[in-house]
Amino acid sequence: MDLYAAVAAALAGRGLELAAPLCVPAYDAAVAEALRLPRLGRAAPLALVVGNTRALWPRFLAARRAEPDPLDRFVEREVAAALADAAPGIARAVRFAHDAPVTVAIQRAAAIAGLAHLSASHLSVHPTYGPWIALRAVIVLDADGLTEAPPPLPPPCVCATGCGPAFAAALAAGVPSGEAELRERWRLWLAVRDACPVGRAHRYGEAQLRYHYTKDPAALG
Ligand code: B12
Repeated sequence: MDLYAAVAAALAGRGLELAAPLCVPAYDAAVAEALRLPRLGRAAPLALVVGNTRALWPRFLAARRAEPDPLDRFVEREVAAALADAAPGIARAVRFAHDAPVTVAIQRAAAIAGLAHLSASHLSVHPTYGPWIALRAVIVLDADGLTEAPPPLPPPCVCATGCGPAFAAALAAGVPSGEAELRERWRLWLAVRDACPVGRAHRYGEAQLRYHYTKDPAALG
């Protein structure tokens, strides 16, 4: 198995089952300087965009510890463990989607890697799972990677109205300045995701939904 396949399999075994190879030069050309990725001394290092579906939730609940932002910490531990298993001794740099301040434009990375289309409502839409995915990290490894990006995914938009009206309604209440404001109006933003007909069978369960939009610890049971 090559290094990419070994790392992707190790991540999938830990609940991070979405991955795609990322062409770092193409990503770097698309983002502001502060969001560029480390090259680890190579022109085009091996890089993966990593995400998950709702399948992560039961694994997370089973492994969760009492700590602030437990899902983010869980993701950090699982990525570290997968890399220790599948890429021991290989230099790496990891950029998490939850890093604050933001270190990676992960939706652009997912689009460039052909993992998920970036829709007009700012949701990343996977061909199978629709918008019911989370994007977690970009991993850069000290090995050779893609020098060219694959052709972009065709837009998966299959409906006439799409997410437009729900997005307009959410915008009318104002773009949340951050998580606190998102919490106040989260049902409006949930409606944007629910408007997408792609991947409806993969919608998150109620507790997972509530936690993602509100970070309400009560949703952890
Ligand atoms: C900041 C942020 C937000 C802010 C965005 C405010 C803003 N004006 O940028 C707020 C709080 C509004 C927000 C809301 C939500 N977010 Co958000 N967010 C992020 C975060 C942490 C950083 C975005 C960023 O600055 N990127 C860097 C800049 C430079 O990239 P950019 O390409 O120039 O701009 C992107 C974003 O800024 C965003 N954006 C820009 N302008 C606007 C305007 C509006 C109205 C919105 C909603 C977004 C938005 O879209 C751009 C394309 O990627 C990302 C994770 C990440 N590291 O990217 C998650 C992320 C984009 N969010 C995500 C999600 C799921 C949501 C929510 C659905 C709530 C939730 N947590 O479940 C809501 C509603 C979004 C929707 N479209 O329905 C997911 C997307 C997954 C997917 N399938 O699409 C991400 C990838 C996090 C993750 N772990 O998966 N988010």
